[in-house]
Amino acid sequence: MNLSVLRVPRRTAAVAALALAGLLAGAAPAATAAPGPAVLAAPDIPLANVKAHLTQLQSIATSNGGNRAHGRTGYRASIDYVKAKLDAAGYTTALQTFTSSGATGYNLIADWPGGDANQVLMAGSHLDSVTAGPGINDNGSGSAAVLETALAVSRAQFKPDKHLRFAWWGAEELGLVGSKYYVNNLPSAERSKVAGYLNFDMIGSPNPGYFVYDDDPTIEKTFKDYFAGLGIPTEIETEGDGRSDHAPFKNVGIPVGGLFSGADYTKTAAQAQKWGGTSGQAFDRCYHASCDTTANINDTALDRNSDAVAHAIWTLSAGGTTPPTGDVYENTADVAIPDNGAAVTSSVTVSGRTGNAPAALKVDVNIVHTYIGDLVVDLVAPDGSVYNLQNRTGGSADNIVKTFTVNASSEAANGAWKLRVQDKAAQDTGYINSFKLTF
Ligand code: DTR
Ligand code: CA
Ligand code: ZN
Ligand code: ZN
Repeated sequence: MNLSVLRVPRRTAAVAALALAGLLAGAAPAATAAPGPAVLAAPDIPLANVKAHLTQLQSIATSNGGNRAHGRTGYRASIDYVKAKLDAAGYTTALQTFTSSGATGYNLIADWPGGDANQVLMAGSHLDSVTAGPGINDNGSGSAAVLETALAVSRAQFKPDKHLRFAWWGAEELGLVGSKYYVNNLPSAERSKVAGYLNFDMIGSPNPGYFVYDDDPTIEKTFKDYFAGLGIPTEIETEGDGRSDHAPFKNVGIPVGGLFSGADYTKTAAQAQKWGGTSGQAFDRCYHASCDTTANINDTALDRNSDAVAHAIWTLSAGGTTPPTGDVYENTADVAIPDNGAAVTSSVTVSGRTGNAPAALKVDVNIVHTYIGDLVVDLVAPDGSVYNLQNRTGGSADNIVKTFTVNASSEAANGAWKLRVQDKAAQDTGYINSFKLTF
């Protein structure tokens, strides 16, 4: 819908913006969604979906001798489960076989079509367990989070600059055998295309810590900033060097990073102070034990880390050599709109662009509401300029799901853009479902 939008003079808008800031200062944090990440907003990864994968892996172990170890039927059944999900979601999958300890091992490699083939962002996790148990935290947790992130990429039909490749490794517990085999057999010309490898091995520990690998600084910062934005302190993962599947990639000079929630080391009092949980107790008392079942997971840690996986994929896959087609900046966090109350906002942060916004800036608005005639809907540019999109029209109709086109050519592109919504009449209410800008 093409609108010749009303543009409020900046001074007035600046005053309004300050007033809004004052209002929001006292408002509940939920009154405004946090500014979107530097480039694109990753979707929330539903914890329920991640746990559903863990339930499947648990039942696979239960019906295959109690484990999902290399060379056992439970491992191949785990591979088949993950592969089927990815095939159905449009991935190009391949099974890479190798032999270890006299048994056939399998790596599952899944490529998401598109992106710059010369800049491949990889994320992986080992799918095998030890023979002692089902390996739900070690490493069903990492495998399920990576799988659900890959499925979220498909649901979003995400088109990142870089090419995305996901991997599930075999025989990690025998000494990083599967990931070593993959790297050793990757031609050097292909290795040089791998821009980075993200590793997720144990990210749902029952007495969790929040550890970030201290390898590539950009990857490390991406994770640390993500958790900082949630107010969650992190620590550098120091004991992990060489202890998981990022090591073969690091050894050939590929930038690596990852997350870890702790294994058999003991949580200190200081760590319990900042993260909760039990000091003097291992992060995972069931490490490499038969009790590493679906009961051996901390949901909060699994949820936060799964969302961090998606954030890293969305963030680090930007900035390739090929220009993105239609730069999209989206915030899908729900923001409640108080009935007949203060304005609320959803923000996206645009960065890395040059010059001004386009004369035909696409603004996708998705507001769930039972009486849209109550609503005033504005686009607020980074400098505070206000572009009114809808002003108390629509009467008793439900929901505003519209694409507005705004002439934002006088606005600098970079900065925090806000969708501002105010309900100005009693009864009926709703929430901002999503806000998207396409440059
Ligand atoms: N190698 C993992 C567990 C593990 C132990 N310490 C770290 C540090 C960082 C990543 C993983 C780990 C395993 O037993 O599968
Ligand atoms: Ca989540
Ligand atoms: Zn292990
Ligand atoms: Zn592991």
